[in-house]
Amino acid sequence: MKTVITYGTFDLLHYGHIEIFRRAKELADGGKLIIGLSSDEFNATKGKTSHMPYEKRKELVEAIRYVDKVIPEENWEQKKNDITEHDVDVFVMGSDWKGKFDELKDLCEVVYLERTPAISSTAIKNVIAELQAIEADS
Ligand code: C2G
Repeated sequence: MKTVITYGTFDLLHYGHIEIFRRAKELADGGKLIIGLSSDEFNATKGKTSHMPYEKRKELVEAIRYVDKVIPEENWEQKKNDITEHDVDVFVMGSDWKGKFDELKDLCEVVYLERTPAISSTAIKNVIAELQAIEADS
């Protein structure tokens, strides 16, 4: 039984997100999966604007059966406190972050999982924009 945590925006929730939740939950081995969900304000510092506001993204992520708890991610520095406060055993991120959080290795296991190919919130946003353009022209 382990407690696992992963962080992200999880905008326009898609199967790439579900896949990282599923695999992170497997690592919990019957324990808990906590999601650090980027606040809208924190996303602004990442230079990211999400299609859906925090409360909506939180509602969708909480609906995923692999997820046990959602906490707000408000800054880059909170991870060490979160790991200590929630007694986290494993920190998980997708492989696009490989190596970026290795400093957490002195607090818990750090695992980078392969990204799910061919799907991203950005790609979905582009499709939505194209559909809106088609609608506007019709
Ligand atoms: N992801 C994935 N496969 C995809 C898309 C995303 O495995 N096709 C993973 C990413 O690697 C990341 C997680 O899903 O681990 C969330 O992705 P984003 O919502 O884009 O999160 P990001 O903007 O990378 O923010 O402190 C960490 C940051 O909050 C991460």
